[in-house]
Amino acid sequence: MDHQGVSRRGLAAMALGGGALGGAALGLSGCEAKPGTELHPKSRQFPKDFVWGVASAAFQTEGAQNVDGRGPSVWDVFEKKPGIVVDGSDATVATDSYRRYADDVDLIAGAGLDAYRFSISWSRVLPTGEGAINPVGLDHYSKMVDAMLAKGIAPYATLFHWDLPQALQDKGGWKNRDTALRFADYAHAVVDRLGDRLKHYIALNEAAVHAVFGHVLGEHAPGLKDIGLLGPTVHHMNLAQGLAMQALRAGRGDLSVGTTMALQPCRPAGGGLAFWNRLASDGLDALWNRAWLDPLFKGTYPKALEDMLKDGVVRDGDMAAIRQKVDFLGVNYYAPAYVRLDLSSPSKIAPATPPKGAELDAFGRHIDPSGLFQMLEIVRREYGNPPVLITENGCSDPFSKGPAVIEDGFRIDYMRRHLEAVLAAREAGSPVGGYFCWTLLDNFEWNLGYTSKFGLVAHDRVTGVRAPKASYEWFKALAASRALPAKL
Ligand code: GCO
Repeated sequence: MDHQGVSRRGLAAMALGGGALGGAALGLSGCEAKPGTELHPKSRQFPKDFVWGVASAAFQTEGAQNVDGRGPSVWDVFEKKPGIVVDGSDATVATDSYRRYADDVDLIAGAGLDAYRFSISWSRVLPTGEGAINPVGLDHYSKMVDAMLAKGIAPYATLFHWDLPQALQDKGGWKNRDTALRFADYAHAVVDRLGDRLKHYIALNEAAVHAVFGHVLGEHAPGLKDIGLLGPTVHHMNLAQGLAMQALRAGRGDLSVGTTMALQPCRPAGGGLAFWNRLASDGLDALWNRAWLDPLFKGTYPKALEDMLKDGVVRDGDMAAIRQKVDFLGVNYYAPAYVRLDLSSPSKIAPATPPKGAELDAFGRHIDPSGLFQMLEIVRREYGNPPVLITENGCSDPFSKGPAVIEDGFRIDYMRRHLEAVLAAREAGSPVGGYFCWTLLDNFEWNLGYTSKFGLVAHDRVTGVRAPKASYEWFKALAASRALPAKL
């Protein structure tokens, strides 16, 4: 792992294909301008109805991969390939949350939180992604939902957090238009069984990450490196989202339906090449942010993506199906992306290092709450100011195979500063209605295995002991007072 920016979210050598961007080949540097990162809201008080929660994902927590009729997902297959997961681990047990969900719910209730964002595993509900429903899979989520409701916790379910049923991948995965239709069937199966109690739905989690890291860079499941897949994958995921939202709403009229995006400001590396780097950062912005925001809120794709989407990928009626009114937009935010022009890459886009002197997280990303404010302002000004939930934000320990840091003041500081950005965005007019910390328990961080720990609670994988960290207590006090404390 290169801590200087070539990490999953640092956007390792992108290959968008095409060569729409051009320019002179010169030496490239990191960003030089050091933008201000702090926000200074007038008030530190959140309203009474602001939703405080934690977020997780099925594959990262459940374990129990072969239990109760669950079919394999693309991540089951990918994680077992040699050399993929840095510590050689896998998610066969993870935090054991399939079995221990009641313990998870107790921890959430113990912190006095309002909501739990979890994801449903498609291949527990439909082991091959389509056809016969596995009722035992749905029983599990039904019990989980009941356990939350019994403790006054509102369940927020993500329907797709990157774990496509392997059987659908074998037929072509997101390259196939049919996968979008199967996703809508799956959404229907979920709402049919759980919709009487489960009211909040997030259709997709960070489709950009799955599309780019899973299909172009090969660092995530399904591990493909084929730039030709990008256009169909982007479009079919957008279509799946629109069709699933329709299926949910056809199932019941009393739901709150949204979707979650990984929004990152894309900033050009500075210096003499800033002009050319700007072309690259605009290119990344089109793919990373606007390829998802534009279709949902405007029913169009950015012009920069037109080439990628030709050859009949987009059919009549698709854009109307994708353009849905959402009850909320889920925003996941960790860091901005710095970008430079790279003539040796097919896309001409490459990651740049953060500005000199910038404070970095464990991934080498710039810790910059102003980036969250910036994205919320873009959503407010350019996308019709929809209700927003921060569906993920949080901070990893320094990468290590050792135990978690229990006195995690750095995590408290990270959350505090990002919550200042949320308050400032609200003051500017953005209707942000909630904040979900990523994540409750240290869990399986994809190809970083268990070396990256984001939890408010440590999980000892040998003993199964769950130990709250300082940040858990801090978050608990915040959810109770709803007033953001000043710096420690
Ligand atoms: C994501 C995912 C989570 C990650 C988290 C920490 O945003 O990538 O939703 O699965 O674990 O973001 O990197």
